[in-house]
Amino acid sequence: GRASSEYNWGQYYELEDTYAWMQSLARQNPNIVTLIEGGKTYQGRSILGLKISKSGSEKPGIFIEAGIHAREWIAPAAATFIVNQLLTSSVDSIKQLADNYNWYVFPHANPDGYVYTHTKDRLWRKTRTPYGSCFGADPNRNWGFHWNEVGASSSACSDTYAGPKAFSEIETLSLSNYIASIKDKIQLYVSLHAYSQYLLYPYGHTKSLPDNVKDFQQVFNAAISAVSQRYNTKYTGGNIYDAIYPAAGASVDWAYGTQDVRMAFCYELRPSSNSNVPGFKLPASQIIPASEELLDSITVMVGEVQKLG
Ligand code: PAY
Ligand code: ZN
Repeated sequence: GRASSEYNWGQYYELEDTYAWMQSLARQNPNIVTLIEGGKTYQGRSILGLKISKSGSEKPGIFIEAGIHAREWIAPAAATFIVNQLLTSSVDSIKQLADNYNWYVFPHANPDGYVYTHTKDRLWRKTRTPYGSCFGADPNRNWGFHWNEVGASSSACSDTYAGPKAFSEIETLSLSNYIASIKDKIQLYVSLHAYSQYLLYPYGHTKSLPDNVKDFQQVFNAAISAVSQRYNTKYTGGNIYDAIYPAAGASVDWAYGTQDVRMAFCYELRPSSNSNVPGFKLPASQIIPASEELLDSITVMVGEVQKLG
């Protein structure tokens, strides 16, 4: 078996290692941690998530999805870092996060792709569904909200292939069904990606801004200020369409646009786009600082969303 007691944030792990660690967390904290199967993959793997829920069931929810793009290894690592902090931290602000919300965390939204980045191609992004002579749809162009309207490709060989139809990928279809089944009011949906140190909010499919863009901007400002406090890491961003590029079919747009989700954000984690570090190969020595500053930012974000009511 895999030594989940030695699991740490000084290295990147294979899917099996992280799943073993997640399973051991659920075994060791049966009253707090529940293992969830959020769906299946084309190759038959489980999309495993954790629900972290301390005493008292009626609570708002926070949803964290990571690893939808296979090569963005920092994202799953940061998601598991957050899980570990929620379960073990003695810092008051983090204990409150764990006490006051039900957390749903899916470190690997694209398990087949992640395995492929370990076995065949470190820079693979998409799912592994076969489409003619090419493989995979971009799971962050495949969600059923203004699907394939802009910033996505209809060519199966493209890295931003939207898929043959909305939710063609079993990964996005089954995870979206799971999200829709959650009974808690989701206050915050966070999608973790890399790289370029952006914080993004809807929409990607249009230049039009969400109705409550003032609220988004307020939370955004607080969150990028918080992310810089610890290590002076600079994030920028804004609405997806203007801040990065038009992109329809992203999970945050679907979550915000179709579900009862108060706010949805996407973090593009370290490194910055002008760093010497190759973007998707963030050194493992940066997992902890990148994750610490992310949790600082999410902590402030949650407080701001709560203030807005
Ligand atoms: O809605 O999250 C979004 C769109 C932005 C991301 C996307 O294309 O899905 C941005 C890219 C990503 O994380 O996949 C940025 C990276 C550097 C890339 O691969 O282009
Ligand atoms: Zn990505």
